Amino acid sequence: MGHADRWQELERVLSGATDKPHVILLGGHPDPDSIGSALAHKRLCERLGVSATIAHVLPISRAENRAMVKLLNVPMVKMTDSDDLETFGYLSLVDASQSEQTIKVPESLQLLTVVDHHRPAAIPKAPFVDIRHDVGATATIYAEYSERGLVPFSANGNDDSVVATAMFFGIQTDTDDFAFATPNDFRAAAYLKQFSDAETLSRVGRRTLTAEAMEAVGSALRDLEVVRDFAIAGVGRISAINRDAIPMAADYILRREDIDTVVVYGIVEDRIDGSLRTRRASVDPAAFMQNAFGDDSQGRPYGGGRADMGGFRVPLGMVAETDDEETLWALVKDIVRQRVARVVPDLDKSDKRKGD
Ligand SMILES: [Mn+2]
Repeated sequence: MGHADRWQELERVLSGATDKPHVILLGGHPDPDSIGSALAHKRLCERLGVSATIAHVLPISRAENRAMVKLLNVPMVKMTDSDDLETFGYLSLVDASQSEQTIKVPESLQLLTVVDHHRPAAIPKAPFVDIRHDVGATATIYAEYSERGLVPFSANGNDDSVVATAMFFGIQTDTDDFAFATPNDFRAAAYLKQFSDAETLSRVGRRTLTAEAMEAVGSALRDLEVVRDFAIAGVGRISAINRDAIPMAADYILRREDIDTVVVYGIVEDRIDGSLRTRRASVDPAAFMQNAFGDDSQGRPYGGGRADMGGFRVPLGMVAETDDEETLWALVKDIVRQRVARVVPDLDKSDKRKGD
């Protein structure tokens, strides 16, 4: 329905913005889908005569994603403050519909394109917006543009193999190894596979864990609290670089047969960082997050989600400055449990609660 000619519009918008350099700013911690989509977007820009830089603010947190960037030699620049963005005229977002909130986007930087598969808090205003929910990955949308006619991939085209390999891996990881892939994802993967490098794909796909991430999964299991089919677990403090151990622990706990929804949280730098995973159709992660954590003072939700997963980030403010880690963690635990109990009332009565 109406997607067939989107590529022509994207071509028109990109071709009409050749006067200033573009930046593709990745939101959150870059993952294979955002990296693959950024490479796809950069490739389109370059073939249409536009220079584009892939940038990120937060570190690449999973060991396997760092391996992917290294193996594919992905050109990415780490931005530390908004001055770094001053040299660019146009902003493109891939796999996100809001620009990364930990960096201030200069007024002079114009949002040009948004391509994403997540449910947006608000529909972004930009000359080109393509947000779809019938795909499991943003890379699927970019593959479709090329398959339909926008700079099609070719077997001997420059770095086409690197880009196709990254995009394929993005679809693979975002769909949980195709378990949650839609017909569109399979179609895109089939298209990209012919241009991908099988050897690189198999090396990139090898999942590795850092010691700290494995330790965090252990902490989550020790802390696990189960209320009927709901589970909650804290991992304590975790370094920003291993932040993805939190969703990783949530994925792992969800494998337990009697649990269908899980929240795992920890302290990352100066904030509470948490992930929700669910198998139950009646649980809407976005609504769960909204009901539990609400909005910040600027009306932005602390959490969000899509069909089967969600996350939240709550800044600790000055409280984070304490040297008393033990008290801080007890406080964080108490806050998260109280908030989650708004949605899972029985959590309030469960025995693990301090002082019961
Ligand atoms: Mn994605």
